[in-house]
Amino acid sequence: MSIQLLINQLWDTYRRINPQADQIVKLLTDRGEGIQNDHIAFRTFQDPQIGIERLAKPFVEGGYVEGGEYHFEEKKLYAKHFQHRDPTLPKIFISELILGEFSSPFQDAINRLLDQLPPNGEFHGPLCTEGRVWETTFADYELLKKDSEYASWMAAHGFCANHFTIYVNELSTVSSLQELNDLLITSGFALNQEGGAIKGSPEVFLEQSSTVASVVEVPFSDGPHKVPGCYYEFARRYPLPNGKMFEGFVAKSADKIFESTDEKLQR
Ligand code: OOG
Ligand code: NI
Repeated sequence: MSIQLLINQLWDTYRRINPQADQIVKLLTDRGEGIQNDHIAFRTFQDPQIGIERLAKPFVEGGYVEGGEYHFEEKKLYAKHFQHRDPTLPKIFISELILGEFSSPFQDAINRLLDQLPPNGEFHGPLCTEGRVWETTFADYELLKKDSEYASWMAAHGFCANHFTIYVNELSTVSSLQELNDLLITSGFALNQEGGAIKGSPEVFLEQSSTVASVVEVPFSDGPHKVPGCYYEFARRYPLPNGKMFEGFVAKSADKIFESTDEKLQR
């Protein structure tokens, strides 16, 4: 499958489970904007069957190369980003939860998910259209959430794109991320204000903001429950002293962007 087709499929799933996506695209296209993606992000668990390398496979086969790695000690996460020589293709940011650093009841709950993966490496994510490839109880969701909201999000949603990110540099009707944030807030969207709405600065060559994930109804083995779903992100990049655009990510900012799916942000 071509990379563009894969991205289109990921977008279709993302917009279906995240009503903000179409609303924000419409808000901008009504102003005459075209939308370019800066990056798409996925979450996963550190495991040979579904870890970063496995999720990156379809992208690497399509010409993506590793661009950087990031550590999040407190959240027990590790991440890498991948980029393509075609600058119009979005970067891919994939993080994984370091399972070995959690308690055995926590790891047992994760194993109840992993045990449902198809045998012999037949897992096809993130090509799967629905994202989640396992059944889970709400009790396990709550158990995981106590130690890691990242883990409970994964249990509920799996391998759909966690967020798409609009590349703000390519917008013509807003001249700063602040202006875009103001437009979003005026239009009724809640932004993740953890550490301030704008994460990063021109000094680190990247500014980012994101919406608060919308709450969506998800099926659990014991019936549907409402849980935080996906969010939308906005990124403005700045050129490095050598004149080349900064293509990486900033761990200190990303740490707060992760919290866009935290329940504490729900109004
Ligand atoms: C990823 C959060 C980090 C960024 O652009 O720094 C991130 C996530 O929530 O899975 O996307
Ligand atoms: Ni992101």
